[in-house]
Amino acid sequence: MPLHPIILSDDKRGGSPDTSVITKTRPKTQRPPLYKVLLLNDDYTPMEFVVHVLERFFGMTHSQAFEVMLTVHKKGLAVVGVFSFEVAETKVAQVMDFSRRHQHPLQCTMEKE
Ligand code: TYC
Repeated sequence: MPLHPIILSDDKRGGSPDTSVITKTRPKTQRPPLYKVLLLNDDYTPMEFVVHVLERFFGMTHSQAFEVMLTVHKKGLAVVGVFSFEVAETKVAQVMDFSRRHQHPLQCTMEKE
């Protein structure tokens, strides 16, 4: 991993632009990419089922879940959470499996933030 110098701003020696003293290095940290989980509207899934999904898989209260469900219903989709790749993939699979088992066409997808 490359080390990037930290140029201290208290270098009082003046001179040409490249004369700063390098006193420390630190490894550049990399944050893992995040993924948005999106819930899509459809004409058939009952509103109460969507509310239940949001409570069960996304830890929302009933009132949060109801609000988000209405947003999806009105706008066509909504971001219901932001997670690491593995967690997002698991949430999508859980929602899709649960919906299919209950014979609802509810769709859930993920996209890189
Ligand atoms: N549009 C659905 C209905 O009127 C409700 C719904 C909301 C469906 C959100 C899917 O992700 C969804 N019964």
